[in-house]
Amino acid sequence: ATAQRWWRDAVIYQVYVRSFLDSTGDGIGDLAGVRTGLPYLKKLGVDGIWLSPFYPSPQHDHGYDVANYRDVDPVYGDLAEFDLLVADAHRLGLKVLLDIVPNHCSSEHPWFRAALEEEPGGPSRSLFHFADGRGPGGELPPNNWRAMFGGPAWSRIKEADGTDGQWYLHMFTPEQPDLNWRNPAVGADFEKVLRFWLDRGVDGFRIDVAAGLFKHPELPDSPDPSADERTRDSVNPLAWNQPEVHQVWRDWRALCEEYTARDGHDRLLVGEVSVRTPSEQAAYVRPDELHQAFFFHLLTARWDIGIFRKVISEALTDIAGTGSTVTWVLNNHDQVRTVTRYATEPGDSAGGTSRPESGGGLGPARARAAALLMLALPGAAYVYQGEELGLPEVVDLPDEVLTDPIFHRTGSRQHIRDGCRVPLPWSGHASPFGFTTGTDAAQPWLPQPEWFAEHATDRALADTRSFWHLYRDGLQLRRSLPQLGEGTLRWLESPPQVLAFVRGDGLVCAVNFGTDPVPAPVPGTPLLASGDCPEGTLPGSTAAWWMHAADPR
Ligand code: TEU
Repeated sequence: ATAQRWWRDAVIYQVYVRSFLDSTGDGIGDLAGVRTGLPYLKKLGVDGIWLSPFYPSPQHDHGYDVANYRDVDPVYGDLAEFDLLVADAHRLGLKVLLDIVPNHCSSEHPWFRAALEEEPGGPSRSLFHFADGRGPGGELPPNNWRAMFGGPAWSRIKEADGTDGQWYLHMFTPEQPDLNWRNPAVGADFEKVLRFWLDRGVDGFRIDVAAGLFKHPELPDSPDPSADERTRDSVNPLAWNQPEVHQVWRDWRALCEEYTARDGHDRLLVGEVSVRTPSEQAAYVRPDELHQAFFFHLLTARWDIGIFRKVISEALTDIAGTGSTVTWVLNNHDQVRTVTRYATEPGDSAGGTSRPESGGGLGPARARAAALLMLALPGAAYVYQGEELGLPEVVDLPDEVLTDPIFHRTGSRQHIRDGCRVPLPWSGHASPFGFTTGTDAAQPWLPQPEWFAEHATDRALADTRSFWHLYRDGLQLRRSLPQLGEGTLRWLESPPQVLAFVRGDGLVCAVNFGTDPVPAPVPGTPLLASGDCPEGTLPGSTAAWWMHAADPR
């Protein structure tokens, strides 16, 4: 892609700031730590970073509850440190994306605090969804909607005089009241927020819950109120994906274009658009709306060739009409990591362990193959911190240390997200593995298992067979080969367990989803393979890339 349209085939590294690198010894990662890690990311070969929310926040949902959109939480640093981080990143040629959370704010945000002080109907109340309850004393919530993290989507407040009062809407935790985007003051303030960060040099935004923001104007009962909780997917048709949200993305895109017009450099809007179908999602990705939206169907796919082939085909078909590119994701801070996800297929011998055998095991082999597949697909890709180390999910964190509101609100360990957020291992043989430094350093905010040693960055860098080298080599080839990145994909005929395609004029990628070896689709030594790949053979749970001058069938 050209410099202006850098995002079309960019590979962005998701930094979960809290767990990346701690420079102050409090056991919590911070912006100065991210700055220290930039050369590591440059060496890995990514094009930029997305920073998870670092704004002032009571941390009920690790920063997705923002109390002030125009500052840095002291636990993570300050604005001066942020400016240094942006300057260093840009000096290294790395883009910087921020995570913006427009669907809801924190209950500690000054707007919400003011709303609590007011009478019903007051101006700050209209920045949120306040409503009278149902039933004789208003003791029942205004409708039957459920919150994504469990329980009703409404909480009741005490009015200033101490009496039971109105209810307010929160699609996530009660500490995350939903903003009322029908009130123009909300959009006007977010425009200021975007300008504040764009003026500080950021290259774009990852937009949290981008299919949210607007609710059905009458807030009627949902026909299937518990659907969201059951599926962990935004499906209540009255609470998500309302047509009015598109005007917000048109306004935000116009604002980005204003900055691009000044210096010729594109600013990126990438949406977390959780909708049911790829075609619903494609409606958000337009020349006058979002540049991109995460394609989540690989993130949730089982290791199943039929599913992979179907969702990849659908993604490519649906993006074709938009003029944009697909944004592939295998891991993020909300999902079980690939190494573990792929190891726990029903019937697999590797199932259920939190510690796949080092070097062996289906989980790591498949996760490596999936990485080569993703990096060979047309479009942009996101790599979640630790993915390049082959970190497994930490599935056995004791209940007492879990911080995810999903656990505390549902009482169930299903869907909890702490296990993919454990602080990164950098070096050494024992916790904190170089994550936090100093003699009096506090313990990392989530405990790191002993076996994190095997995945520490120093070991990964020293071992050419590591995940790290696979990602680094794949990223290097993406930069040097014109066939990769944007461009065409054509499926090749292949045995039933093999997904094979050709990119551009002769880069062949094949993935063997089965466990038995198959003949390689093209002769010769692969350019890159996710595992041992003797010439002429593609072993099970392995992916490889070949250059092939003659047109393969
Ligand atoms: O997630 C949005 C969302 O819909 C989540 O419920 C998601 O489906 C779930 O976490 C998957 O298990 C975003 C952020 O990525 C998440 O970390 C935040 O907690 C959430 O928004 C609220 O801001």
